[in-house]
Amino acid sequence: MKTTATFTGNPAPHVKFEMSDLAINGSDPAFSEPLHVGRPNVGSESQLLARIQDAVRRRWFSNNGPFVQEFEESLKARLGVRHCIPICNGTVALEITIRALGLHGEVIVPSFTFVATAHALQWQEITPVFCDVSKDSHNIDPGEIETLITPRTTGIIGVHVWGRPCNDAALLDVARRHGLTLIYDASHAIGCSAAGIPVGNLGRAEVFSFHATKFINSFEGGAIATNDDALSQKIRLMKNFGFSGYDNVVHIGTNGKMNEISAAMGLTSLESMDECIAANKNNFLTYQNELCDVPGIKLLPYDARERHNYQYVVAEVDERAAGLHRDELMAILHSEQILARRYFYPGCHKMEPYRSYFPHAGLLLPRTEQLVQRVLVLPTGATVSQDDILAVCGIIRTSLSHAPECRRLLLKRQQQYTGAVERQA
Ligand code: T4K
Repeated sequence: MKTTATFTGNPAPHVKFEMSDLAINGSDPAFSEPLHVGRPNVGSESQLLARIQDAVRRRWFSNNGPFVQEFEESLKARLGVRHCIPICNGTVALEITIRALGLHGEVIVPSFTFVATAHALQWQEITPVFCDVSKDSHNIDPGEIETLITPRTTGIIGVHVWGRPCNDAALLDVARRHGLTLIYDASHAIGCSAAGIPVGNLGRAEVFSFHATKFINSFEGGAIATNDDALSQKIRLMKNFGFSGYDNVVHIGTNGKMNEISAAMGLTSLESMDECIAANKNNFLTYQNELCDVPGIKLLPYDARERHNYQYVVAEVDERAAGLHRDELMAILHSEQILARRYFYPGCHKMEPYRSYFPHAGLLLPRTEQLVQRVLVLPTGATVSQDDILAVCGIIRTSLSHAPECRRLLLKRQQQYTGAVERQA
């Protein structure tokens, strides 16, 4: 059901837009409200409200309440993992996992990820050493890791970018040969599998994010999945200030607890998981069908042998073949209220403090550097309709088939804007 954006035209398969229809050419935007990359998946609103009412009536809001326990049981059953400990957000879940496993010194991570992966290390004065990614998977390239290992290296964090799992066998092999701890940032990958194994069961531990924009959301939230009983015990202590009883603190700890309202949302969202996967898959297939013959646009495919949540529709824009740079196409889409995003631009190595610490890191990251110039994430999710997608694709096709004209219009708009700013100054 579409609740956020209203396409204002009359779509049919392969919707045709004329140049005169485009907002950069003076027309009204195609959408009357912003079309977002991923709105929260809520599930049953009445079930959510009933749960919130239960929590309010129960007067039990935090500290391992009944909804948090139920959420943990549901996650464990869904993933087939021994432990899946709910945490207040994915970043704190990463920090706790890193600390519980005693990582220190240097840890190898991709730069092509959300900055939280690197920050979770640096926050604890562990140096993230940025590794390049594979061109086709967008995931950390196992073949690049060995050259980055030093006597200070203690671990590897693989990130299952877009929910497409890392090459676990190859990463495990490098980790074993060098005595390194392997964990995964699985923020995007709930409901996905790697070689048939549900994500959640790989490495020493895997971390999920249940942020509002994630496939399963708990407003803010995350979880740490592991099959290691001793590690799970340590994590349970660490997320609750190290308390092992009412007044018995036995470990260093922090506040990583999930609250009951978040767990109520998480449970409700989890219950709608299969429906959301079906909607996302349908959206992805429509995009694929509409864009497969557009020169310069490549949609990142999903491996049909694995399970996916299809949460992200990721296009790569090759400027030479498309006629427009990714940023130009994004500007055209934004002017139509289609808020496509260039995740994870400009790469963690170009963000502070890493940019200052390692000013030349990009020299070792050629594929990351290329990717951050090309990736464009398109709107999807249960609130994006088939008509919306046909319109988005129609606008992309028209823009690219009139690339020189679009470029001129964008330039003119930029000059008018600069002129207006200068006149105001
Ligand atoms: N590791 C990885 C690989 C991650 O991707 C993330 C989070 C983490 C670790 C850390 O996990 P958490 O600590 O966050 O649990 C978003 C999220 O803020 C961030 O959680 C996420 N990654 C990242 C990939 O995406 P932005 O900059 O895209 O957020 P924002 O506010 O621009 O929202 C994105 C779209 O969603 C917009 O079009 C608006 C829409 N939206 C957003 C919110 C918050 C809604 O419709 N409703 C909402 O409530 O970062």
